[in-house]
Amino acid sequence: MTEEDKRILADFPILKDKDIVYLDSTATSQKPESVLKAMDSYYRHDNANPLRGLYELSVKATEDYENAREAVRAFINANSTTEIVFTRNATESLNLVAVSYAETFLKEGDEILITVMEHHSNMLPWQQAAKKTGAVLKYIECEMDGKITEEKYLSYLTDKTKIVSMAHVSNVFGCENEIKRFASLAHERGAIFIADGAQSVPHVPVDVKDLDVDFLAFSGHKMLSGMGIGVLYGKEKYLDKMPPFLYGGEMIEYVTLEGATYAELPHKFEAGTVNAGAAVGLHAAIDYINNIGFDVIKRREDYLTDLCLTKLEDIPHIHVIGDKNHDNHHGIITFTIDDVHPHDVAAILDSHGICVRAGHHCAQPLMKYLGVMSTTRASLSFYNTEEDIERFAEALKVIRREMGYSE
Ligand code: C6P
Repeated sequence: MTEEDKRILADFPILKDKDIVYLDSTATSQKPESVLKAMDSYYRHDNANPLRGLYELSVKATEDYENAREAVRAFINANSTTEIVFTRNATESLNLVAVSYAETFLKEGDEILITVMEHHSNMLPWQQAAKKTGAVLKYIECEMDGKITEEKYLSYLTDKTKIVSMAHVSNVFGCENEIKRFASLAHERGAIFIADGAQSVPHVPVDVKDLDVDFLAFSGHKMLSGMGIGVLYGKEKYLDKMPPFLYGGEMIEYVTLEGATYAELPHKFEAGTVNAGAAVGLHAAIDYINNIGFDVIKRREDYLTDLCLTKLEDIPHIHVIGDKNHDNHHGIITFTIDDVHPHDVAAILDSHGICVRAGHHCAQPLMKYLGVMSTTRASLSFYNTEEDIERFAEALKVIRREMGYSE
């Protein structure tokens, strides 16, 4: 274990205290001490219902919550905090756009364009929006390794396309889609572009101005923070025109028995009591990521991904899904083992103390498209080590024998 490994591991209590190899960071990341402390401190010292009370404690809670919003703004380089809406998670962020934007502005015959590799959270909201508006939902078919070429993308994009929504990084292939180029081509045809950043924002710098996406959705819990906080970035010109998504307390300006006027952005989209504790955790998570730096995060994740893929390629009967280029996996290694069900693979790995995910990874249509029932997925993060990969590879080598095969 390197000195850098030791320094990083010392920050993650769960990894220090348990003899496990955690390879399920795509589902949710582990949390560093600084994030745990920040959330604990918020509830111990600053807790009150933000945005409501006029007393000092509530004002402090409001400040903590709004400071978190500013931290998110700076992190993704948005123009203004009015463009940062706190939600529960990426799923809610995507639903917000589908309901509030698509259901308001789409009409029969308009087209919504997504891909076959989307997570259900970036698929089902569009299926619903299409049903409700009469719009047509079209799916871009990727190559078997996840690639979507510009030529392919253009073959689906028409003058009727009004919305394109796509994963920045796929949670199954780990590949990165060419969001910047695809957004620009969508804009040329008058469509808006939504990036699902659930698997990119934790791993690579994401600059919404550079990418020029109209909306970006992501989850705090996948980027070192607590559960229950997500982000929807949206260009003000769109958020401004969109009706509220949920109605109730805190999102209003003035209410009468006959109706209501709504709060300014972003509060118009944050109905009810907010998750200030998790927002504070997200702020601490952003500080942690900025402190360690994406250069270190990426160097470590790329190195470990390459090491892992190289080892897996040498083990008979294992088939990795996705790009042959190891650099296009973002820590995500999805695979099958001949004649062994992924649930058995995961259970055997668990008996070796290794945590991976097995199943369809909330991408059932993609599994069908690839012709597999389900797969096993190992997903790593910068807090993993060479020793983790070694232990994982050694355990994989014995799985078929544990299932009764001779080799
Ligand atoms: N994928 C996985 O194990 P939520 O659940 O709202 O935080 O994130 C939804 C989501 C949206 N888009 C992508 C690309 C995702 O990967 C996810 C979450 C996890 O793959 C949990 S199913």
